[in-house]
Amino acid sequence: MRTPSLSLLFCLTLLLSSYNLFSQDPAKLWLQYYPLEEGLKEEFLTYSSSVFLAGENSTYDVIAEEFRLGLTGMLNSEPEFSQQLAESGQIVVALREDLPSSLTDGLVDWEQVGEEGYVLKTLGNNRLLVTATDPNGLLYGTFALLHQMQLGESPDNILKYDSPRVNLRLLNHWDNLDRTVERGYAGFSIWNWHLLPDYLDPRYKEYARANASIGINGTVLTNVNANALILTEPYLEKVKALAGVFRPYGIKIYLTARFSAPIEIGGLETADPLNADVQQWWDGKVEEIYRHIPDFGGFLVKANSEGQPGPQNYGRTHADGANMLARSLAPHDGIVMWRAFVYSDENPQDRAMQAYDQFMPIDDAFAENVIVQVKNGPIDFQPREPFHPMFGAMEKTPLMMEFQITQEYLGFSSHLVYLPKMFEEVLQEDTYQFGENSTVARIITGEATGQRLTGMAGVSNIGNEENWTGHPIAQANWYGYGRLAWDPELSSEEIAGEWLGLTFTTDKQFVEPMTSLLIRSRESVVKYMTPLGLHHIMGAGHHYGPGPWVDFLGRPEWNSVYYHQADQNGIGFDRTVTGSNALKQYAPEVVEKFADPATCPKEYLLWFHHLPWDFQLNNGHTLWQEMGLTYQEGVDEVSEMINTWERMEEYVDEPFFLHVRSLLTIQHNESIWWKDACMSYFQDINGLDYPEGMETPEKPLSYYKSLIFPYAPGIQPSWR
Ligand code: BDP
Repeated sequence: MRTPSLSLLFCLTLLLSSYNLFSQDPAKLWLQYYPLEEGLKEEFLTYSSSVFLAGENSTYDVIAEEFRLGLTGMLNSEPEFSQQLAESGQIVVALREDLPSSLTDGLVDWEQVGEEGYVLKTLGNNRLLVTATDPNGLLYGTFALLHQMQLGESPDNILKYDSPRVNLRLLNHWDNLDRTVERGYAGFSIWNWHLLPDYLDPRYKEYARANASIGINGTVLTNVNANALILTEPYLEKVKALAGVFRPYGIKIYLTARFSAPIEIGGLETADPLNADVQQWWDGKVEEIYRHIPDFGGFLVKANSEGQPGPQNYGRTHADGANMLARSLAPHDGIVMWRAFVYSDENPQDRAMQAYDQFMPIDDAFAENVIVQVKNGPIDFQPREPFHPMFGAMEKTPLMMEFQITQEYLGFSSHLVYLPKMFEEVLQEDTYQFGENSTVARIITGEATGQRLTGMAGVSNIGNEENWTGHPIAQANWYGYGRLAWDPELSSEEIAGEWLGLTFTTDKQFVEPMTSLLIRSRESVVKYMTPLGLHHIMGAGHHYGPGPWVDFLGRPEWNSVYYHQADQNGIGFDRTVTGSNALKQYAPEVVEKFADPATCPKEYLLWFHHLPWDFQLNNGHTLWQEMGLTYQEGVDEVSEMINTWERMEEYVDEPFFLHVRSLLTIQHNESIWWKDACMSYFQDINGLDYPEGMETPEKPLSYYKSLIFPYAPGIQPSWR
């Protein structure tokens, strides 16, 4: 950003009104609260001579603090808090039950206010009302009002009714007790277990605030590859301390439960879910947890998946395992989130089909307080996957969505990829399972299924780096995930505009090109990594960079060659009737969309079909040509992103600007690496000339194959 000379006061004033001359503090995320433009500031000042808070408790304290930060930042004026209703010029914040009767009558249509929802409303005499029926709603209303101000809404236009459409809006941390983070690319875990419970890092509060500001109401603190120690007394003391920090922000704590905990920390010989001693042990353990944390949310469980213990070790089903925990939790209103990410090393069946086949037969077997957590696609958080076939097919069991915000398969925290666009794509897909408009979004909200327990989980991209997410722009993925958990039908473009406006400026010259950059970034990464439906061809173990040649890992479905099946004649995974027939797990309308390679959308071609290299696409290209040209397009689009970003310099604080620019350079180099490594590998297999229009690889295939990254971040040390 340009620094105006001090002597040019006039210019400074001008600049202040045209640019937002504030210094973005990456640690403050989207809660920058930079000064409003003068006219708007004056207007809002007439509405905020004081802030009336109708009660005194920890929620109202949090709200007061937020108004202090927000109004001081945006209006340059610290608000006065008052216990008295004023005739004019006041922000009135009150729960429905605390609302003074003069303000209740006919003013609010309470029918429109759902659980955790809120109302913002302009009253006469320059007053603004924030109200709700429960504390979380009041908190969310406060943030919504401050966000509307920051986004340039004028005070007399403020009128908003909004309620979350999903009950459980959670982050999942894959954080280990030693502070490493599985698939974490933003430093170490923010949970300092060693110093808890006595030292409460101020970041815990900032974390809770940021989450509350986007409506997140729960967090799973620990890795799904769980450590039973978290359930022991000393750790529960630490968890209790965190719960104390999060409670006023409406955030509940959940923990991952290691299925074999009764053996590991309970001294039992078995963890069989049908064994009475095991059930009793969990009953006791759960009671102990609730003695520490009376509002504990429940357990998240990864069982019989990738070596984790589970009920199948005892010949029992997933439902037997989940229900045992659910029975212990039910008296305390706790829930079990049981993951459907399962595949077996003994089962030769297409990995994409295994979860559906294991869960469908037990659709009616789960207890009421169990919800099954399903990844967005049937393989594993790939840059693009079709939606998971369990969505819509499981009619009786509540299903929650699991998205991955951390970019395990999307370039770590060095690539700029705006994930809400990808999340939106999945949410908007029609499953055709419940009549008209059976989108994944409406299955997640329960509107299509009638389920009352609903949820969304996002695998967190947060670490202890100053800017929380490693890539400064990856903050948008945390923000956008939260917004979609609140309302899965929001548009990713709208969310981009909000995030840009809250973080930088609402100036169109910035917001429009940057929205377009964010939206397009999602497709670019698919193009330069896994175009045309390719998947899981990344480096072994750490998943960093290209590795289409990987064929040496212990289990077939851990190897790239399993997924692309390339040989001299062709490439792709046949999931139609002539192959694994994974397609049959979808509704007939979906089958029809994908079954015929001539009409299958090209984005999914090699996901569902094995095709000859000279297969003709509708645009006249052969498959091989299209592959090369798409890789090239991906690379070129990253160059365009760099050009756009260069034009944004005047709107962005210098360190932030330079940080993103360096990362874009890394992304550009890595996009070329992806193109060159994958194309030279496939070329080595098919012997064809490189397609015209694609820049030929810079180095021989042997070079790309020789690269190793033993210290790539995010991988468990034991897996190196
Ligand atoms: C895979 C990750 C692995 C996770 C697993 C899971 O590579 O680290 O443990 O997902 O979701 O994508 O359980």
